[in-house]
Amino acid sequence: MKLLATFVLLSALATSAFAHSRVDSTTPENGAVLAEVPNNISFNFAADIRLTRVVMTYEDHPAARLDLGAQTSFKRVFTLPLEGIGAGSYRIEWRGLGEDGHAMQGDFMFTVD
Ligand SMILES: [Cu+2]
Repeated sequence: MKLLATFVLLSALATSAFAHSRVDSTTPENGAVLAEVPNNISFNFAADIRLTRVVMTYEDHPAARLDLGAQTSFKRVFTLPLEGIGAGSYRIEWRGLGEDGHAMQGDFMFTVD
C-alpha cells in the first residue's frame, strides 16, 4: 500500500513537471513480445509535438532513421512505416519539439520472437 502511494505521488509529480513530454502509449507497447514484425509503429502523445527524428536499432545493427514522410506538423498521433528485419529486439528512439519549444525525447523497445 505504501509502495502504491509512493508510485501515485511520483506519477503525479512526473505528470505535472513533464506534461508536454509524455507519451501516452505506443504501438507496440514498450516491452511487447510479438510473433511478427509490425508493419507500422505509432506514438500517441499526451500533447501536440513535432517529431524531428525517429531511429530504429535492431539488435547490434547500426541505427536506421525512419521516414517521417509528410508528418512534419504538430500533432499527437504519429504512425510510421517500419521495415523490420527479423526476429530479435528492436529499440525505437524519438526526438521532437513540444509546442513550448522544449526538446523532447524518449524510447521504447519490443521483441519479435
Ligand atoms: Cu516544455
